[in-house]
Amino acid sequence: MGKLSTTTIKFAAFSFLVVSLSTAQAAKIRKGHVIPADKGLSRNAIRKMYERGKRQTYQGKDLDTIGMPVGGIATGQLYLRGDGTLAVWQIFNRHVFSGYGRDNYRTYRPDSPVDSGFAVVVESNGRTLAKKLNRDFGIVEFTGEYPIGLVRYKNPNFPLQVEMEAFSPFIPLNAKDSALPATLFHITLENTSKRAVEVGILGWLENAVLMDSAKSVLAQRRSQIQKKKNRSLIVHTAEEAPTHEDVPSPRSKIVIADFEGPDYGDWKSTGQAFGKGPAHGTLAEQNPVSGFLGKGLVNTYLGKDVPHGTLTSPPFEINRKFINFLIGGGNHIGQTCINLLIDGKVVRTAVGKSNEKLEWYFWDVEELEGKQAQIQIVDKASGGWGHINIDQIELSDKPEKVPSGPVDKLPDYGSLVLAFDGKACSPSEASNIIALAGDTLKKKISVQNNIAFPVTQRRNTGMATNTVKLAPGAKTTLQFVLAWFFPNYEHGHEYANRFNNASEVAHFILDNHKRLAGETRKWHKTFYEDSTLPRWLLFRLHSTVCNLSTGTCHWWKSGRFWGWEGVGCCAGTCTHVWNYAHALARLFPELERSAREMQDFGEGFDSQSGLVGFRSNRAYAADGQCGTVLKAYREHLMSADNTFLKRNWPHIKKILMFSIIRDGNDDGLIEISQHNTFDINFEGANTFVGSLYLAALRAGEEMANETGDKAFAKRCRKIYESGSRLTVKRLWDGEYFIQEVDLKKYPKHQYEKGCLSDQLFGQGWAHLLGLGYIYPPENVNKALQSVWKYNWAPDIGPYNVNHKPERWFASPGEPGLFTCTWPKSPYIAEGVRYKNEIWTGIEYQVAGHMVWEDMLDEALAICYGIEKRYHPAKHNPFNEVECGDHYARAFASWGVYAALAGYEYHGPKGHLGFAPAITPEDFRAAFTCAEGWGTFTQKRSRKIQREEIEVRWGRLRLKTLAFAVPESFQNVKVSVTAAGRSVKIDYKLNDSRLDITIKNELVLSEGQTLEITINR
Ligand SMILES: [Ca+2]
Ligand SMILES: [Ca+2]
Ligand SMILES: [Ca+2]
Repeated sequence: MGKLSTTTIKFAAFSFLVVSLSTAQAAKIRKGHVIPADKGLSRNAIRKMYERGKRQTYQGKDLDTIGMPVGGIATGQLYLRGDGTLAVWQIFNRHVFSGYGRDNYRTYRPDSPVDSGFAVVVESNGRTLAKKLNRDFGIVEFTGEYPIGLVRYKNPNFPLQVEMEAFSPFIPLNAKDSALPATLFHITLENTSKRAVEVGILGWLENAVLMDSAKSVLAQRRSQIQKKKNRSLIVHTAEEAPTHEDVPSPRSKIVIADFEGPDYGDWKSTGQAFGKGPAHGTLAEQNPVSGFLGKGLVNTYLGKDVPHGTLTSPPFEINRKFINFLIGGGNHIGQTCINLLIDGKVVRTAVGKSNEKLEWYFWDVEELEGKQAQIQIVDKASGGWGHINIDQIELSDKPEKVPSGPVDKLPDYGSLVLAFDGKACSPSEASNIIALAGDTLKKKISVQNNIAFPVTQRRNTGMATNTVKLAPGAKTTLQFVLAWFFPNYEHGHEYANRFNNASEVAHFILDNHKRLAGETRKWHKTFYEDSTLPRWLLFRLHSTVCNLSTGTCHWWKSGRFWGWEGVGCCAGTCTHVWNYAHALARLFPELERSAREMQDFGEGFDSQSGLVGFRSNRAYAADGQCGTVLKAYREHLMSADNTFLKRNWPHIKKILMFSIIRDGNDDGLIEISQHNTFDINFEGANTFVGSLYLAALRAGEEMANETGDKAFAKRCRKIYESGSRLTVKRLWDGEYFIQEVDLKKYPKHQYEKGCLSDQLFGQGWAHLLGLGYIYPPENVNKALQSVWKYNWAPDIGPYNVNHKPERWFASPGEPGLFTCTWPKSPYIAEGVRYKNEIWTGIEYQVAGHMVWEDMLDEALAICYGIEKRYHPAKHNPFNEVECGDHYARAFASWGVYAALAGYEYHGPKGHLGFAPAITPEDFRAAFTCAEGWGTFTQKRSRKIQREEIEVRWGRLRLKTLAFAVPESFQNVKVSVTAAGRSVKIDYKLNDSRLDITIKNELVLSEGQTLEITINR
């Protein structure tokens, strides 16, 4: 089987290596290196990984962890839970920091702070029944595959079977229609009984506008039921509270506590954090505390952040409209907080702002007047900012702080809509239905068509659809749209350029429903249903794409795409973390181009030096700097023409020059300090940064040639050739590439003779960009074999016993690929940071590269390891964590996908090629290009190989093609047809690579197929 090798350099100069490879003495394995060389993969286990299989179905306990993002890309984060209920609701522009990993690699059910849902209603034999669509329905099954969530509900005692499909439109290459702040629901009701039934759906939604500001703003919420275009909409908004001119003169304040006494008086404390009495200002080793009144306050930095405790007031009567207090300290909800308790339940809560200074805060408690309450101050946090400062708690008729506002400028101001595509029944009928759906609903849901209420209150509005008659066995599908519009994000949202409120979003989706839903389903079908790849693998590799519709990704009003590393954590589309990410570039290339032009060549670019600040700042990361050149070339390849390259070449050249200057002597090795993604600096030559540098030089050479900058192309080539040669000469240890470093001078954070999983990062990139080998293939292959042998553990447990990770992203008993090990030299306890951790981004990076090197079993085993770790019995399969949820590095999975197809593409040149690495005799997979996407099919038999490129969306411009044929195909006869018509071509076969030139450029449009027949 041939690979599409585009290697233009001849490796004859390296022939001595064959000798050095074969004579390399396998050094003795270090005693503490307990990772087995034999991975215990049985034939049966390997066979199973290759099986096509079916889509996964989860039920029972497994449903609890599942949270599939179902909102539009870069519009917030809304989960569809395993039972079809919604959760997370991060659509209100609040900054959410999702934790460092030790917190988020845990088993939990995603929380739902906003109430919403659906219940099915059925009238049968004179009786009306209603049942909510949640895990209590009976048998509930989740079979969602991103972007389409799918949940089925059955119950032998209920006459209906229900199927709910939930998704936001997701159409590769159409970013705008994939970035709608909305979720579509198709609820199909099937009559499984023997008699005709009348069916309908009740939908309800809480008014959560001003979700977070509600506690500190004087406003009211408004909820309406509107009918328009034969649709029914629940519309939630908020507005300034009306000013009451008849407000009675305020009563005097009552101070509940000023913490001026020697002790806490009749307040009760538990734990160690509060000590015996109030603090007097700043505590030992604390930053200065200010803003409190008098001398005393509550300050739980006693013994620093580690201790916990609670401090609870005696009961008191709420007899004023507000409770005012001063608050500072940590910003951990539920962990460093002050709570108002009624009957022991938290009814109001507040946290600090990670600031030692105390500031006024208030709770509006008018609706609670007359109740007995307690104040409880809580410290349940031990990490950074794990303490709270409180002083001067007062009952008052006036809020002490000027309320935030104006209301329409608050970050969580906007609108929230639940739209039904049809007629809703009358409020009185809806009330009857709510009464049937159970007590809990009855109390909570209003059906009035226009109500206003204080923002401190939480209220739902419900709407019931008109009923439909269903004969036995018949089905009906009802459509709903949940839409949101919260434009006051710090940098604005792109969606606010196109819409003015959530109702407009809902109507847009329903007006274009056929196209938006149809094209989303078409992508799902093309990617999952029509492919020959194992279904579990498709699920895994595409599940990370969901990170686009989480808090990790933002699309600013200016048109700039911007990302965290993980949800809410580590800002600035970090060049070195996003170095691993390939999905966005291949699915929505315009968004990656915006990140290049508006960040890397824009705000993050230092025009003097060519430095690309790795967080859009002025800080240097060696890997991110080289990666930016690779990304620039990729973005050019994914463009329809060369305008992107032309426009940006001066910047790209300067960015590459920055690395060449760090190289210093044009020998192709960067030896001075190299800050990188391990949050440390490598010193001396190494192939982690080195391979990225050489690949960047090769990409630079290609781009320079395309722009006519021949002199620079030559220089890049020369430096690259030297670097490639010297790397093998100086860093090859016989089995893998090591680091050249003086540990006496740099004892910390180096890997020296260690085996780094990412040692060939740039080589993997080079394959993905069609740049071929940057090191001799023999060394590359051997090094990857060593990464597999030394770093991949079928059970990470034994190794982690003596080599503890900083953070756990895999548990004992689970498989994983270690960042770095020292199989043949002493373990460096102070070596490269994160050495003992497991990162899915690195695993995909390595697995993808293994596919290019024909190490398919190993590649699949690594991916299957991730699949196992993220089984819903333990973790949300859609949330691969690292430093934060939905970590961007995991977008590397698309590199595995591209490698499996042996995909090569150059948009401006109209070049497309495939060399399937898995089942090349019968292969089918989706592909994307600059302006269109479709499916590629290859069938191979002894005498004939056929290729089909079918465009299913957009268009595809082609001038040249390339395919791999078996070695037995020495002489071939090739014919090509486009949409059934014969196409004139030239072709040449070289070392199993068949290159085809189409004489007159071709443009295939949607529905057209290019067929290539290769006879030997
Ligand atoms: Ca005080
Ligand atoms: Ca603490
Ligand atoms: Ca150098």
